[in-house]
Amino acid sequence: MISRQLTLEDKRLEPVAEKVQAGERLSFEDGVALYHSNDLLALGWLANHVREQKHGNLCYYNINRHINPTNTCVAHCRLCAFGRDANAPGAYTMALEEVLRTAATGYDEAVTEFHIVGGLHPDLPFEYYLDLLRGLKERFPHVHLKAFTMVEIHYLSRISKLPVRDVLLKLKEAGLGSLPGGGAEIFHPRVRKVICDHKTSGQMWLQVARNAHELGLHSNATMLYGHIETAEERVDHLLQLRALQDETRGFVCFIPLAFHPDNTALSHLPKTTGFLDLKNIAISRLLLDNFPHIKAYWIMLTPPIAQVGLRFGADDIDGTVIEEKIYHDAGAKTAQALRRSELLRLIHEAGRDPVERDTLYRPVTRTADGQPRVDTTLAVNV
Ligand code: V47
Repeated sequence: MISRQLTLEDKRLEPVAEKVQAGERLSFEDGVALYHSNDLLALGWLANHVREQKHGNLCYYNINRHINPTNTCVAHCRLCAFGRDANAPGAYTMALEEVLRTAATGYDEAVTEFHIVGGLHPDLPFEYYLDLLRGLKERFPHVHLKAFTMVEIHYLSRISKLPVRDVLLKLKEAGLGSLPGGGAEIFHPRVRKVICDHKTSGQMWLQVARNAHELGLHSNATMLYGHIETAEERVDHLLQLRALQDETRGFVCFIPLAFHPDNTALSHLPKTTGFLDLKNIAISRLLLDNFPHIKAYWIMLTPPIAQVGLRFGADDIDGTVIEEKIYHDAGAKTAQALRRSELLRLIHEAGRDPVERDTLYRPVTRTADGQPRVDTTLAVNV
């Protein structure tokens, strides 16, 4: 039998590789060394080693639907092609009925999650968001509502004049199940000043996440890479997430997001490459030792790169999605949805064993007529 062994072409990685294999935590300097190395196969080997220790051969996916209730946004982030001024061509805001109609369309298979994010609307009252969650919960009681990034929560706190904690409590009462990981971008103020000048600061993003976790709401976390950030700024971002996770244990999954420049104010920047995409998956798996899951989000990576990502540290490929707007406005050429059969093919061909999961990574089984069943007494897989 051939034993799987690590071959290091970049000998400078030796001390880091030893730490990973001994299960030791990596430092800031280790993270920077990983980013500066082009020994992609070694990074992938090490990340896969950690991934298989945590999840064996399993690969998670879900049956979900994205809903973006409005693209009207006051933030004007340079990184974004989705947000519009209220009167600009293409600006839209869904009435509650429209949100409910949208939620019911897509594939005929029952979804287990609505992923709901939108712009920072200048006029919608806080009640709109509460009504939206209540309406969805009433019409789709078994679907988990993963809604509103930390940036949206911070904005809702401003418009409602309520503390972040109270905003979260009211949303939770209305049906909020957990929070998606968006809006984190890169925490370092130098980068935020250029790519998302008027947005919630990195420190406030972390504080909102802390508040959510303290109230028993789990969340995801993201990092937007491939624009103007340095290796040091990426590592700083990842280690700030790791430190908060040590404190709260509230993060479920980390998603490295590749920047798509088309139709943004940063359209002069080149697109990310497969090499950088795989490097970010691998390094996030290695640095975020306390995060249960790393997602290779097929929408932004493309299905082929996401599939290879399942051997470079990722244990999740996300879901059916059904309707994606944020990346497609920024020039993504991927499909806007994948069927379960297509997700399964990607996972099987990568040699992994697929597990349908709910938002909190509990296994989902289906009844003969396709209805999802989740044992909610099971501990969240954190
Ligand atoms: O915060 C915006 C990013 C994020 C662009 O939690 C862009 O499961 C690339 O967070 N190019 C929203 N990225 C999406 C998001 C997400 C996606 C999938 C799953 C989950 C999850 C979360 O999209 C934003 C921003 O970082 N984004 N514009 C762009 N031009």
